[in-house]
Order: sequence, then structure tokens, then C-alpha cells
Amino acid sequence: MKIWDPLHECMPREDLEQLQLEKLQATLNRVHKNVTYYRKTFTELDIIPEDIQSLSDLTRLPFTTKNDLRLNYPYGMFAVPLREVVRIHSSSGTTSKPIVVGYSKNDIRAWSNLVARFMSAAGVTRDDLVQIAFLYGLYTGAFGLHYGTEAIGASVIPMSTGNTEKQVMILQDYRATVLVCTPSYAVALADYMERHGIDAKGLTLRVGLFGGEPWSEKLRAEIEDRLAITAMDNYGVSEVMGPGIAGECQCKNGMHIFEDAFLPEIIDPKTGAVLPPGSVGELVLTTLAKEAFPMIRYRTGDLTSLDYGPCPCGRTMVRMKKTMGRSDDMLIIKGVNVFPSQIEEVIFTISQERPPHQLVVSRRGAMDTLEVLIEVTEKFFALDFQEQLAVLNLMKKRIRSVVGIDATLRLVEPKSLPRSAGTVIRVADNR
Ligand code: DLL
Repeated sequence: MKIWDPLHECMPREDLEQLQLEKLQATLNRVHKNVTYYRKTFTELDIIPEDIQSLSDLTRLPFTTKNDLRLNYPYGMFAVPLREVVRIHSSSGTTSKPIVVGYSKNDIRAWSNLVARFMSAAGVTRDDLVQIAFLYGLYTGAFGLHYGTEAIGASVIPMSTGNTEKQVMILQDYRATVLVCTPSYAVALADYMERHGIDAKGLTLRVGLFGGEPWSEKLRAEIEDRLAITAMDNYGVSEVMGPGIAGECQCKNGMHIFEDAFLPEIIDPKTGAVLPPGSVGELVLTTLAKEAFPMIRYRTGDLTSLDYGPCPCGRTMVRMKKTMGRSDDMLIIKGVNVFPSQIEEVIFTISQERPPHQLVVSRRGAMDTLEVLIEVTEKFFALDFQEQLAVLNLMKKRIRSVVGIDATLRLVEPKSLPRSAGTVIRVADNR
């Protein structure tokens, strides 16, 4: 199996650490010079980039959180002038405002190569036809995989999301060999084919590259069986780059993090202390090569552990386990990141009050559903039926535009939602 960039992917760890340190120092100089936020936080701690003389010195620097990015909305964290930025993407923030991320020309080139690495590791070659069923738009998933496919020299079928009937027709008629989407959409495709009597074994599909949301080994086995493919996992975070941070090799024993481009740490989410190798904790990533949007110690919120043991594939890069949950309250619904605070803000913006409410997340067949239960308040009760309906409709529309998914809204009796120590349990995730 081809290793896309053996020089870096198989680098002896001692050399890798030296390279990481050099790149870290260059990144720190860049952010200190160009990003007011970082200059200010470093100054407050009385640190200059030259103080960081070893990789372990990194712990002297503060974390960057989604909230820091929100406070610097939209372009405050950019380390290059906007004219150097050739692409803008975004990811969900904790409020109605998204996080804006930027890429320079070199960043796009680096991104393409990093995605090509995990695609090659998963077995994709230039002979493949790659059907990309991620949303083309501000989401990083589709463009990232698109660039990786082009870098490899395989053919891109930029199908985007939705329209399952057409997806299946294209899988059949264009003879796609690689499918790119969320694992739950892969299940939806399998369901559709089953319902329509289409035998997946008759397709040319052989590999699936799935990411963007957590999925289990059990689901992997199900997808592999039902679609008659090899299903491979890859991980990414938009604020750090998008897909291309980590991906599985044929050993399917954790996702190799491309450590020449990202420096991973595992921390205790409560204390922020760095945990010893092998511990489960929150993944923190520092970018080592990004120009437009470098991130120092970005808290991903994902709980995982790192395995530094050798991998039979020959790559020396550390492997992260499948994620084991979140350290914050972010939900991933239909592959979309959702924060309960976003929904609360919508309810408040429209009703000018904060009624007790609960998000109920369920799975119907392969698809996630979101229901928002809102306790009727006096103010709401005073409205007639038509007016109540209009308010709910407005909220539904705004949730769709802010969060990007459809929710069902339902009014419930006052004090009927389950409570713990007097406060409503904000989320019921029944998946
Ligand atoms: O989901 C980037 C991406 C797109 C990665 C396509 C892979 C494929 P965000 O929308 O910023 O970026 O969401 C990032 O999604 O913090 C994880 O919680 C979750 N996530 C992404 N990939 C995986 C995965 C993209 N393979 C958030 N396993 C992350 C588990 C994943 N969770």
C-alpha cells in the first residue's frame, strides 16, 4: 500500500520531534508577530516565543478555546492579511455566529497533501472514482476530500449531500469505487438500496472514507457488510484545518495523526494538566505549518487517547483512538455540530424569554432527529393558537438557518420536563 509522504509519515521519532520543535518556534513567532490575541496573551504571561526551547515548554502557553475564537470573530485570529487568504470556511460556534477560518495558497496545498495521505493510507489510488457526499459549502469536509482526491490523481464526483436516489444512481452508473460521507449517511444509503432491492455487491464500490462524526466498531462492521466495502475512519476539526488531521491505515488500529503538521496533547479537561501517554483525556492540537489560521493548543473537546507504539504499516506517527465522547456539551446531529446554547439563543431572540426547554436527540432508522420541547409560559399561553404556531414556525426556521438542521418544535405543559436538582435536563440523547 502506497505511503503518500514516507519521508514525513515514517520519520524516526527523534527527527520528527526536532522538526516539530522548529516548526513550533516558527509558528509561535508568526502568531506573536501577526495575531493581536496571541501577542496579548503571551505578554500577559510574560512569555516570548524564544522562551519555548523544547516541546514540553508548550505547556507554558495557554489553551485556545472556541470561545476565544468567538470573541475574535470574524477575522481577529488570522495571521495573514485578508489579501493573502484564498479561501474562507466556517464551523459552528456556540452562539448564532459561526467560527470563521481562512486558508492561504500554501495552506490549501498543504491541506490537499494531508488529505491525500489518509486517503492513500485507506487504499485510494489514482485509478479510483471518488464520490463525495459531503455538503459543498462552508463545511470543510467536501473541499478537503475533493483536494485530496485531486492530489492523488483520482477522479472526483462532487455529488454533495442529499438526494439519496441520485446518489445511488451515480454509484451504480458512474461506477464509483470510493464513497466519502458521514458514517450515518452510509447507513442511509444501505437502507435505501435494501428498500429498493439493489444488491450492494453488484456495485463497483470498494472503499468508504467516513468521518465528521463519531462511530463505533459495530457500525463499521455493519457498513462493511451491507455495502460490501472496507470502511475507514478519518478525523478532522474545522478550526484546526478540517479533514486531514488524522486517518486510519490498513491496520485499522487507530488514526495516525500527521504530527509533522499537528502537535497533539492529551489533557485532563477539568484541570488542563497534560496527561501521560495512553491516558484518556481531551485532545489538544497545535498547528505546525498553517499560515493563515494557526492555532496554539486548541481544545478540540474530543475525548480520546494516543498510542505511540509502533504500527505494522511503518508509519511512525502516533495513533488516536476512536473518540469516546465530548468534554463539552456539543452534540453532533446528522453530522452537524450543535450546541444547546445555539438553540437557547434562537428561542430567546424570538420569544424574548427563556422558557425551560429540552433537546431530544433520537435516531430514526439511520437518521438523527432533533426535537425541541418547550414548556409553555404565561406569555405564550396568552397567545391564540395561530400566534403560537407562527412563533414556533419562526423558531424552526431560525434553527434551520443558524444551526443548519431541521428540528421539530413542541410545546409541553409547564413543569413537565424532567429535572435534576430543580433544573431542566437540557439534553436527552437517546441514540
Ligand atoms: O467534521 C471535519 C471533517 C469533515 C472531518 C469530514 C472528517 C471528515 P467540524 O465540523 O469542525 O469538522 O467538526 C469537528 O467533529 O471535534 C469531532 O467531535 C467530530 N469528528 C470529526 N471527525 C470525526 C471522527 C469536521 N472521525 C468535530 N470520529 C470534531 C469522531 C469526529 N468524531
